[in-house]
Amino acid sequence: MTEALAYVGLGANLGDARAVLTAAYVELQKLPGTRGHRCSPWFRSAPIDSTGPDYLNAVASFDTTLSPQALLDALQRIELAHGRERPYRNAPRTLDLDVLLYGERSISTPTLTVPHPRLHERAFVLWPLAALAPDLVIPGRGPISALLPSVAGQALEPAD
Ligand code: A4P
Ligand code: MG
Repeated sequence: MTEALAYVGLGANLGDARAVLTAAYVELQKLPGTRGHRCSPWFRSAPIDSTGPDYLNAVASFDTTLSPQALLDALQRIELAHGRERPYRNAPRTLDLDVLLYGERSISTPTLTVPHPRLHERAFVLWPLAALAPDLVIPGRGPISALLPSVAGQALEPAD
């Protein structure tokens, strides 16, 4: 079975965000069909297009034989296990896990869009992603180093 390098965005802004992100990364490491996990440094930032307390964000990467949809399903199971509710779009959340990238694939199905449609305009995704993979090229968007200047106005601070 073919293996792809996946990048997953982790975010939380309700409850004990630090404990939730730690637990979520442990659960990602336990997912069957995944190996070689890495996690970026953590960053804190004000909500973008959202409300509530500051967010804690990170990006994890790993090789996986899970299909893109199977990976999304697994992420949603982890979100639910952490009490994620979806009262409305961009609502504050105990845990948000997004498929940012799946190898070099561009995917567009009713349930999954990859690369994540908003990743290129968000400092809280681009900075942790660049920390893990400074030479990354985002399909359809170009080198990550060329995208960072466009989010320079979004304040982000290290949370480690
Ligand atoms: N979906 C489609 N493509 C994907 C993908 N690549 N990854 C579908 C994950 N899900 C994807 O997502 C709704 C539906 O999108 C899913 O059922 C899936 O089939 P959701 O997680 O239930 O809803 P959401 O979180 O409101 O939407 P989304 O897309 O995760 O929101 P965003 O755009 O990621 O924004 N500010 C800061 N500072 N830090 C944050 O982490 N996060 C958001 C969420 C807003 N502002 C933030 C942060
Ligand atoms: Mg999400």
